Amino acid sequence: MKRIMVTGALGQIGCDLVKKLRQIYSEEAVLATDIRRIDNEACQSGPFKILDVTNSTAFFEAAQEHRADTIIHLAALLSARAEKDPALAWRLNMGGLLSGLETARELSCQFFTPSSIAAFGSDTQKRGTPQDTLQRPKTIYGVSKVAGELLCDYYYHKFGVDTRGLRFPGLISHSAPPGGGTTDYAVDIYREALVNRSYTSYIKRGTFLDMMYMPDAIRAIITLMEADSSKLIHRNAFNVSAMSVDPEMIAASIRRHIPDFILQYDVDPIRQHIAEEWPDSIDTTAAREEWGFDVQYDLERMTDDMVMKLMEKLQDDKTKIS
Ligand code: VAH
Repeated sequence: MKRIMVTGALGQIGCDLVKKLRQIYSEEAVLATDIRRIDNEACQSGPFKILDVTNSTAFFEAAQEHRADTIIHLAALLSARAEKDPALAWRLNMGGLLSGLETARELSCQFFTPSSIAAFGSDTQKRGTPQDTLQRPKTIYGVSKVAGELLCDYYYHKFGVDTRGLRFPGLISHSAPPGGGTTDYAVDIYREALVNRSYTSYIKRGTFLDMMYMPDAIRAIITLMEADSSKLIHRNAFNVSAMSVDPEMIAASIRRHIPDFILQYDVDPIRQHIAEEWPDSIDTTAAREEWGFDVQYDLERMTDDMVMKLMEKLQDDKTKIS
């Protein structure tokens, strides 16, 4: 990777990834793109361009102008929002992906796009979900992720495009607000704990989901993209996860910092149904063996960092307000 173009750069992964990539490869080497511009670091600390990823000509021209050798394609509609407008989700998730893969083929770019644990459905083994197993998701987001994995593998086998992907679990971060996912509760709970000392979860207690702290997700993307291609048996996409937790476990971890934190429930049937489609815990052996995947944050270390970083942000906001 030398000259990188990122789509969906203002999203939950994009915000942190663009910052890290610019630290490693230089600000000028990383073009951030998104469907809108907002005043934040991804837009201000280096090249930024507004891009509708479903416009294949614009996608190609942006990559060509940047002299990109790597495309990291993050623009997509996440699970809960996708269920509200399946046709839009398909157009964006698959139309944008095809634009990106065609651009990568024509410009000989390396290509990354995330898949998700959502690529598994309720018929799949829920604990220790294997790397290679049944994938029959019943959400449009999951269907687009399975189709995306197959399309990326096709572009590798048919055209030799160096495509690579990760099946991400729920990702937890303090930088960007989550955007329409089912696992967003695991992000909101921290901020609400600090501001209100309570949180009402839309996901039921005892609903276990794979999760990962964003620094580990960013490191996994960069490690995979820099891995020796000849060592990869799998490509699209690798199971990765750091922990399997339910709302009660996160609450107990938060109470090490906020002893009187109260967790309540008001279950959202739509997002609860989506969550119950997904594995409880996935097996990450292939990623560990083929390119050295590992994690640095477990639940307790993640909570310590989330609480510290969010307290700093809230303090800054108070200073700005006062
Ligand atoms: C979502 N955060 O909730 C995403 C992710 C595994 C979940 O794909 O839709």
